[in-house]
Amino acid sequence: MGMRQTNFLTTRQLARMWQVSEATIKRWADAGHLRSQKTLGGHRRFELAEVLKFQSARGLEAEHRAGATEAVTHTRQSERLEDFFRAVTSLHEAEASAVLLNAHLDGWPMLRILEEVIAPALHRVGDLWHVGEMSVADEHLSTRTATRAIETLRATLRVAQVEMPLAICCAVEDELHEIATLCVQTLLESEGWSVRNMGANTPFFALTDAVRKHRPRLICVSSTSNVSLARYSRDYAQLQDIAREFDAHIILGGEGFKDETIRQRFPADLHAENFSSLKEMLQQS
Ligand code: B12
Repeated sequence: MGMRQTNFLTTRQLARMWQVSEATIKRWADAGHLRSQKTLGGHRRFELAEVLKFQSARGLEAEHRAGATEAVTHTRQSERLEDFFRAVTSLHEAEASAVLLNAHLDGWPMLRILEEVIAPALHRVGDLWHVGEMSVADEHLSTRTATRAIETLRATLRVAQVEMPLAICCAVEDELHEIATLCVQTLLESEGWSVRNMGANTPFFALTDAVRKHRPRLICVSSTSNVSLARYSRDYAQLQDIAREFDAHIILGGEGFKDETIRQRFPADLHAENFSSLKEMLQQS
C-alpha cells in the first residue's frame, strides 16, 4: 500500500518468545546488544527488524530451543499447528502466543498463520467438543487462550501514524463466534489497514450507523452459526445503500453465508470462502 508500517514488540513478548526472563531482555537492551526505544511511559519497545537481526546473530532460535518447553521447539508447519493446538487446549497462553510470534518472526505471512495454524486448531477444538471429547468448560477456556494469543500477535503489528485505509468488521446479530472477525482484523492490519472491530452480535443497523460515521472503505461481516439471518435482510439492504453511497466494499464470510439462497438475499462485493479470498480481493483492488 506504499505506507510505512513498523512492528514493535514488548519486553514481555520477547521474554516469552525466547524463553528468557524479562530482566535478561532488559539487560541485553541496556548493554546495547539489542536496540530498543522507549515509549513516553518509559517502556521499552523493540522494532521487529532489530529483533530479527539480534535473533539470528545470537542464534537464539537454536539456543533457547534446547532448554525450552516443547510448545516452542519446532517450527515446521504441521508442528506449529500441533504446538498451537496443544498450548491452547492445555491453556498455556504464553506458549500459544510464542508459537504465533515465532511464526511471525520466522517470516510467515499473516495469512498462513491464520489459515494453517489458528483456524485449523480451533476447528479441531470444535470437532472434539462435537463428539463429546471436550467439555463446554474446556472449550470456552481454550477459546479464550487462543483469543489472547491472537491479540498478542496483533499487538506486534502496531502501526506508524500515517494515513491508512479504514475497514470496519463485525459478526452479525446473535452471533457469538468472533474469532474469525478478529482474524480478519489481524489480516487487514498486517496489510496496512486501520480496522475498527465491532465484535460479536452486531445488528446491521448498528453497523450501518458506524459506516455512516466512520466512512470505511471496507466492511467485513462474519456469520458462523446464525440460523435466522434471513430476518435481517431488510436491515442489510440499508447497509448496502450506505455502502454504495460512500463507495465502500462489503465482504461477507463464514459458514452462515455459505448457503446459496442466503447469498442471494445478501448480495456483496465478495462472498469469501476463507481469509485467502479476502486477501486476493485486496490485491486486485
Ligand atoms: C469457539 C467456538 C464457540 C465459542 C465462540 C467464542 C468466541 N469468542 O468466538 C462459543 C462458546 C461462544 C460458541 C458457541 C456456540 N457454538 Co461454537 N464453536 C466454536 C469453535 C470451536 C471455533 C470457532 C472459531 O473461532 N473458528 C476459527 C475461525 C477462524 O474459523 P471459521 O469460523 O471456520 O472461519 C473460516 C471461514 O468460515 C472464513 N470466515 C469466517 N468468517 C469470515 C468473515 C470474513 C470477512 C472472511 C473474509 C472470512 C470468514 O474464514 C475462516 C478461515 O478459513 C467452532 C468449531 C469450528 N469448526 O470453527 C464451533 C462451532 C462453530 N460452534 C458450533 C455451535 C453449534 C455453537 C453453539 C450453537 C453451541 C450451543 N449449542 O450453544 C453456540 C452458538 C452461539 C451463537 N449464538 O453464536 C458449531 C456450528 C455448527 C453449525 N454450522 O451450525 C461448530 C462448528 C462446532 C461443531 N463442530 O459443531 N462456539
